[in-house]
Amino acid sequence: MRLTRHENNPIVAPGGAGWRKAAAFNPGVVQTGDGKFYMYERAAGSLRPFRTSIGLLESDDGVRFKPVSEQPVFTADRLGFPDGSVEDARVVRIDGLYYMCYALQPYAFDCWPTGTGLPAYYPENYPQWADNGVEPMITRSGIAVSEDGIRFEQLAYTTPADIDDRDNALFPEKIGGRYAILRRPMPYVGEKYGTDTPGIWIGYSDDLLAWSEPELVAVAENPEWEGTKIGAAATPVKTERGWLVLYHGVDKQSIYRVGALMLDLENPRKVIARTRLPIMEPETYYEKFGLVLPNVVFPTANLVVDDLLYVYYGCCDTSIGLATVPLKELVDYVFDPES
Ligand code: BMA
Repeated sequence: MRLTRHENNPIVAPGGAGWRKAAAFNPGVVQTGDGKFYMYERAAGSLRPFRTSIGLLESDDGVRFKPVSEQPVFTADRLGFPDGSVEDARVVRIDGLYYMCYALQPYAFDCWPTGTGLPAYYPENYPQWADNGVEPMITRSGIAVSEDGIRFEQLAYTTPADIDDRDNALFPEKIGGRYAILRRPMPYVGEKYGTDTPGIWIGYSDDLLAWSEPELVAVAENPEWEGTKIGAAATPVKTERGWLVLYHGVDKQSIYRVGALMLDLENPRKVIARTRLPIMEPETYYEKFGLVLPNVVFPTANLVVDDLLYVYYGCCDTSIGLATVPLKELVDYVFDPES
């Protein structure tokens, strides 16, 4: 199985406005009502502090993107945290409205790249963490909503304030009359939770505001490349054979790769097929070397365009890549790797 990297890769790089000078990565992408593509990049103006906000770019072909506005369209300030970061927007249109699942880190921190693995973040340099009794680097997730894809309003938090829970992705339609969301509650490990490593969980809601306790969907099965943790990549894609869910797997060296699984259409808690080998891993220079950490392919958006799955992904928390694969080929492969 090979996804084809676009020849223009990385299709989006940092630069220009101050708030996106250092990094632009992990984008949400949707098609608007009139067929345009909106991309919601996670952008940083510096590494110290490493504060990220969500910027909007647009494109007619899904490949060549240009910035829409001089300012970010969503910031942590809008949630009451002026020094915080909003991250990894996974955006989906449901009944004509744009829903952005975002991750929030409430206070500032620094990013000191190590060149080999995870950077050092030093949140202890920022007394707000301690003053507010929040564990450094804890991430809460929520949903913001917009009518035009440009002006977003906070809708709800999907996870509690006191646990680390990111990689939230809404399903693009109700299932059995309820909204559904994939999550990755970090502390849900141990005997009580039925998994030794953080995995992918699912929650339900009648109104997008109140969410049920999540139920476990999938955990790491292939220690060599996903042994540390896994998390949903992007909005699940509805196919005739089930919900296609791309996910990232992290190994012991903090290398980020991509896997795929299929969930039952009516009961998306049930995994009906899954890849054993990654479908994508860091190969090119922009996937191996970046400003923040090396060896990261981190998809956060997937769209079906003319039978092709367009996979948009963050490269080393620095830039944005695009890779494509015929949707049917990928689904057949997930069910039968020999196909
Ligand atoms: C994850 C998240 C992502 C990031 C990735 C690689 O835990 O923080 O936003 O892209 O790590 O650093």
